[in-house]
Amino acid sequence: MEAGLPANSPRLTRPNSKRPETGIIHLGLGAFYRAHGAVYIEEAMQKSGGDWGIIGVSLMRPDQRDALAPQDFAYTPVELGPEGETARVIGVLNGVLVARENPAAVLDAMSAESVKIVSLTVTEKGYCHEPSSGKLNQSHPDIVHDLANPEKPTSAIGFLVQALEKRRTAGLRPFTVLCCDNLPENGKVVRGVVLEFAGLISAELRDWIAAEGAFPSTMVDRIVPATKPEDITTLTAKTGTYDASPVMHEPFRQWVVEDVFVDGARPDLGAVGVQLVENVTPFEHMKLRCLNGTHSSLAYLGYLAGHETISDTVADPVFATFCKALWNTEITPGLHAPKGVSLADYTSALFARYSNPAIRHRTWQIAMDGSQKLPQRILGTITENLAANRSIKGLALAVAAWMRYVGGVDEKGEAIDVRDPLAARLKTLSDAAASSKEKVTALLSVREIFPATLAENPTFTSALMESYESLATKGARKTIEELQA
Ligand code: CS2
Repeated sequence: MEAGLPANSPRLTRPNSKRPETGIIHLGLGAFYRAHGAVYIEEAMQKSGGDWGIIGVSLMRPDQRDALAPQDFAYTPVELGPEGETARVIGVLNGVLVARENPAAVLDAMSAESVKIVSLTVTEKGYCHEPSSGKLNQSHPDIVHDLANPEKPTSAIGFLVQALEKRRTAGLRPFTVLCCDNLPENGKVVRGVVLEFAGLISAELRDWIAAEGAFPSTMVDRIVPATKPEDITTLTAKTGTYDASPVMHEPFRQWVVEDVFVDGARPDLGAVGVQLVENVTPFEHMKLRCLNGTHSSLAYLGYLAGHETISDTVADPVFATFCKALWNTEITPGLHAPKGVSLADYTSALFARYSNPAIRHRTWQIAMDGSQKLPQRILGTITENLAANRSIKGLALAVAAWMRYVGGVDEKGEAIDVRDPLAARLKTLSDAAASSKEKVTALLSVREIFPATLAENPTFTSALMESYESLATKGARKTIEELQA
């Protein structure tokens, strides 16, 4: 019996005995996709039919497959509202493959004729691109490997290109590549890196993908903290059935998708509330800057101040005022709201979402991979504000908090478990510098994150240095308090 499994609880079973045929392969089967895209797809099939069963692919680890296989890939999304929770079981997954174990099986699945869409949630770093420029990082170890061994890829990009090549040589249509990660113009980014990679293999392949492929941009939104062992125990006690891998999510959800699919083949997304639009950019900017921008700001500053979750952080009045000021004075003034959307309503709804005490979203979880997140979440707004002479002091403080965070020591002198592809390099840079000023200068030299024009802007650098010094001497909470005075 597995740890935490209450005695006599039978394993979860599939709610639907008849499986739809597989129409979608999803790369990066994390909690977010299982609580967001997969739920929409299940509902779209219930409403309008279609063969849109999903095979999930874990690129590296077998955990999801091992947890889900004994329950025939059924699982429970649990909605955590401020007033209680609702759970239901879904059976949209037809299987889970582990790419590291068997890349050929993944390529075969992606090349099946029934497959029309390959979607991705591989996180920002999964695109092996340079966050500040959007270009493929050709010296990334996975890219170097995949170019040398195209039949046995390790990266999402390697899989996409090789599977498209298999389809092309088999005379099949390409699949639509549906990026569901928090990147601005995410369809364009993935198209760019795919074409660059394909061009290094064959010009013919690159031209075919460019002419026949489709890479709609999307905006995805739902807060989905990592599932904790106690979530599993509580759910088992409540339902009497053991699900080894439920996903916990907030009630809110939004999915905005550019309606450009290969041969128009897609589930009936419009029937279940997905917004199908011509241009996703205003939605993406609004979400990345208002939500993810403040999420990251609250994560670094909140973590330094000793707050465990986002709801704990915004329950602290100093942080609540700070967050609202970020929206009102630094983030929304430069945004073009999507048609019919009020930014004031959007941000006040966001604040209510952050305050939901049932969502235990750890500041540490959001703080992960900051080097990949800062450019699109915070630095874009800072760059525009500098050009327009708007304030940057709150966002510069957030960047300084990230600099403190990657230094690896918290305000009590304890080590921080920094998770970031650049963690070692960032720590070395920070450790080698003595003063606050030198640390800021050293970290600003990382060009993958800070373009030269921004790193050399005197208003930005002096705001950073001042903020960093204050964080180091007075701590995060006091610094924010003084900022508001
Ligand atoms: C968060 C996001 O972990 C993070 O970096 O900011 O996962 C956030 O919860 C989602 O984008 C909400 O849609």
